[in-house]
Amino acid sequence: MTSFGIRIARLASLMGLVGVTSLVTARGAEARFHLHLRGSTPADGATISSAPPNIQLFFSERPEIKVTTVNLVDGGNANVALSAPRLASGADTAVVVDVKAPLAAGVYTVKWSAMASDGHVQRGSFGFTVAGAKH
Ligand SMILES: [Cu+2]
Repeated sequence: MTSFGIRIARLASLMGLVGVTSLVTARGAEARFHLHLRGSTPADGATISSAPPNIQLFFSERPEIKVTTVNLVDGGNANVALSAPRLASGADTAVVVDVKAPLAAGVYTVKWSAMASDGHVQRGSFGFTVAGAKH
C-alpha cells in the first residue's frame, strides 16, 4: 500500500470510530427522552394491606391508549382479569386498569407496554404484594 493509501485507510477507520461514537451518543439521548414510567399505584415494591380496585400507571407523556397493554400476573404467573386500559380523567399521562375481582393475598407483577407519539414502544414491569389478612 502506498503511504497515501495508508493515510486514507487511517482516515476511514477514524471516521468509522467517530460514526460509532455519535451513534451511541444519539441512542443514549433518545433513551432519555422516550416515554417512561414515572410511578404507579400500587407503587413498585409496595406491600399493601387491602386489594387495590385498580392499577394506575403514571407515564412521562401521554401514551397511545389504543395500543397500550397492561397485564397482571400472580405469584404463580397466572393472568389476573383486568379491564381494558383507559386514560385517567384529568390526567392524560396516567393509565388506569380496573382489577375485576379482589386480589387474594400474594405477590403480583404488572407488565406494561406503551407507545408514545414518536412511535417507539416501551415495555416494563413492576411488582407489589397484597398482604394477608391480619389477625
Ligand atoms: Cu421514543
